[in-house]
Amino acid sequence: MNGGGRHEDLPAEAGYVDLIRRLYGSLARGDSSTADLIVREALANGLSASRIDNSIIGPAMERIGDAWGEGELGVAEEHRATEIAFRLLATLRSYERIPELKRQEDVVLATAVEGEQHVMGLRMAADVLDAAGFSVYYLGPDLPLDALGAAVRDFQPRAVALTATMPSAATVLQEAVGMIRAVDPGVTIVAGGAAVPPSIERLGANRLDDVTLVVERLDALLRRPELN
Ligand code: B12
Repeated sequence: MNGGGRHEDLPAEAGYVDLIRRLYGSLARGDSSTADLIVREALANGLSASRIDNSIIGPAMERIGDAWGEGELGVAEEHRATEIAFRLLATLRSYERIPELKRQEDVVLATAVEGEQHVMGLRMAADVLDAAGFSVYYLGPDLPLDALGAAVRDFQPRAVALTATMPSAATVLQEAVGMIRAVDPGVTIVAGGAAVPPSIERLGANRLDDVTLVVERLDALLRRPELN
């Protein structure tokens, strides 16, 4: 898989705009074949999986949400688009180089806070970390607070990656960070998603929204725990 493609550093916004527009159109129509071809085209153009996640699939899904909010798409069409987008993430995974050695000691728990069903951003972050060799335990949407505490105790991760996208999840996120810290004061916490408030950093969690940077940032945090 192309980790640092030739075109990666170019200011490619114009190219992204076209890819986003076309991907949005295919997702809205439920045209999974075209969606797949667009992702393959982006890969062939030298974009990395995380760049495609962050700059093409994410924005296309945002437009799906806008179209749903404006009544242009129904709930069923939104669900169909979401399912296709998750399949695109799986396609990207199949192009990813599988690390020869997993970093067994670097266990990362990836989960959405209680009540949070939106997990595409978290899935992207988990995939990117997994491809970089982290041992990712992906726990998915809506993990109850108690179960989160139990998972931190039982799996003893070095890091926990959280997502919170709904405004209502902001308070729950603070409780989740408190629960994790109570079980393991030293574990590294990163949190992404639209509902993560800047104030979360005061609780000792690291705000991070760009999946293209998640490996680099987490590696730095694990190397230098005082950054936590
Ligand atoms: C798909 C979708 C759903 C699906 C989710 C399915 C799933 N398995 O994920 C379903 C149908 C379940 C759903 C439900 C609801 N949804 Co909805 N949904 C969406 C939609 C269209 C796309 C979300 C998405 O996947 N985006 C793509 C991802 C990749 O983007 P992202 O989450 O922002 O993640 C990026 C970054 O934030 C970052 N990131 C995120 N998490 C993490 C974590 C880490 C560790 C890192 C490093 C990075 C990171 O990485 C990503 C890449 O850039 C959005 C529209 C939108 N604007 O996003 C609405 C949207 C989020 N939903 C909305 C609403 C209102 C709801 C419901 C309340 C609807 C209802 N009445 O039931 C429920 C609430 C469910 C709940 N309790 O969580 C609103 C939220 C408005 C608001 N801010 O209050 C939106 C914005 C739609 C809209 N325009 O109104 N939804």
